[in-house]
Amino acid sequence: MTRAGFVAVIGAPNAGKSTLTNRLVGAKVSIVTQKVQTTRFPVRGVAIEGEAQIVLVDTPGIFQPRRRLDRAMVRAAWGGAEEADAIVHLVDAAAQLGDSGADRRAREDVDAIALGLKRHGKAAILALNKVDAVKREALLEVSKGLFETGVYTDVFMVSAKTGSGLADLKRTLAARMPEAPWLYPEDQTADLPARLMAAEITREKLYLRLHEELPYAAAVETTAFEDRKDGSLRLEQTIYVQRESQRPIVLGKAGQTLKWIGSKAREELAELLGHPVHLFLHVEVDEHWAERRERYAALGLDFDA
Ligand SMILES: Nc1nc2c(ncn2[C@@H]2O[C@H](COP(=O)(O)OP(=O)(O)OP(=O)(O)O)[C@@H](O)[C@H]2O)c(=O)[nH]1
Ligand SMILES: [Mg+2]
Repeated sequence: MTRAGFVAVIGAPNAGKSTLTNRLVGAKVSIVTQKVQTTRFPVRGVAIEGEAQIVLVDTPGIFQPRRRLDRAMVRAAWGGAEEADAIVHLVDAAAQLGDSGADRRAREDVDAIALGLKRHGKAAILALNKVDAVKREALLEVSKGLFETGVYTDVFMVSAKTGSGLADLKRTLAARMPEAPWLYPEDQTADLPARLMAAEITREKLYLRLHEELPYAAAVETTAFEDRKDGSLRLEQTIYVQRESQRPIVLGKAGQTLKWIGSKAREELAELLGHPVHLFLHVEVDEHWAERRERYAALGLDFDA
């Protein structure tokens, strides 16, 4: 008898949702950076625990949206939760205890998510993340406060980074999956099309390198993806920035920054795809990238959210 189902991982931006997803899957399926709002659309990763196949749905952070892209991302995150067999609300425990502006915003987002769960009539598993970065005693207070909202069935203390507490969480998720045949072949861990995954990997390197200088609306698209006769792959990608003044930032002195981004992305892509990769990056300015309907469709996002 097998089990299979979907687990939505929701939470405020930067809670560690993508890190957790990757760790539970045991492979990198979703990109991770220190920048908030890294994940822009739901990304699936397939984990196996005994007889259960757990399809994790890593979602964009849920926060107070202002722009069109924000709204589409938040809508997609709640959509992931609505369709899931189980929901993990991942909370950055360190942010619950800190008092920077970002910590305060994160707390507001967490409270709003708890309210949203209540409104949707959804029970969720509360997972306090980043326990490696906080004192044990303080955690109890945090978990008590959140548990009192009444929307959580259980609490787990985890570190997506070190793996602490994850075995327990994974067993619990497996037990909550409905009896069903598996949804993916047993050796499949991800289901993003290669072109999209390739664009995500480059976006990750772009953010890792320029997280302070670049506005969050920078984007990457794969424009060409060809198999070559010698067994290698040839990819072309465009990095979109919003202003002319951002182009030199991405290029760097004598093109060094773009070169670094390209070589990091290429290395990871070659590893992932199992073929040598030739990667050509272009930088384009498109002030209205986040206002174009076709971009949203390509990411599976709702332009009119
Ligand atoms: N110390 C610590 N850092 C963590 C842990 N989990 C994630 N991080 C860090 O937190 C940052 C954000 O991680 P992500 O996994 O991208 O977070 P996310 O929730 O997917 O973020 P968005 O996609 O932007 O909503 C990264 O710098 C991670 O390395 C953890 O358990 N401990
Ligand atoms: Mg993410």
